[in-house]
Amino acid sequence: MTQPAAPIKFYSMHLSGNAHRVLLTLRALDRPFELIEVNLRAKEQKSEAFLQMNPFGQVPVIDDNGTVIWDSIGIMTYLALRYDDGKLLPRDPAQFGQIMAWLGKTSGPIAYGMATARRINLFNAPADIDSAHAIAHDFLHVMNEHLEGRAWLVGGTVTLADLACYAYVAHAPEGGVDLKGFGNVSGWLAQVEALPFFAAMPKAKVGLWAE
Ligand SMILES: N[C@@H](CCC(=O)N[C@@H](CS)C(=O)NCC(=O)O)C(=O)O
Repeated sequence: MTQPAAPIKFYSMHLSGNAHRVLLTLRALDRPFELIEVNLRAKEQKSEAFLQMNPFGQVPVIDDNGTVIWDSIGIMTYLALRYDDGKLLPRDPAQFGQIMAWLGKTSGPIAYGMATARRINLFNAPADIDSAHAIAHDFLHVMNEHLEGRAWLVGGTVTLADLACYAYVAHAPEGGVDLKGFGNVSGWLAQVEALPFFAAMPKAKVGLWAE
């Protein structure tokens, strides 16, 4: 089993769903890592030192003994190819392609739908909530249909597709998106949460979770 030469440095922010999918991947692979919380409010991600690692000035980033990778999807793919035995990212061409398709959704409707609605409520992001809700609902309808009769997004076991899509779907209520009508999606979320390596992203009391 390949082991990192030293604990993998993982630059993260505890409320970032992009970082959370990397956290789940590191935990699924059971490799040692050192979590470094980046203070986004203090703009640490725009410091000269951080920009040397990620010129886009964003978390997540990993440094695996000098190999620096930024962007959650780049990181997950790197980690799976380097440390996984082919379960999280099967090398079967059809399954590989299907997983890539779901990973792509994290930069599309997941980012512009659920994640944007959440950023509006959580961080006062300047964006249109109605448009974010419409994108989120369209995505959830398709995902719910896809999960009919399926436990996982691709194949018969958990893959990077599930780990990548989880956080922003689970936390959609923070953006005011109700998951109640999407029973298959809720069942799939519960499956991910039951995984032995699962760790939750902290819940924020905003949107539908406001008290
Ligand atoms: N596509 C990137 C998005 C990364 C991203 O948006 N990171 C946010 C936190 S969720 C960030 O660092 N924001 C601070 C900034 O842009 O200054 C990924 O998947 O890693």
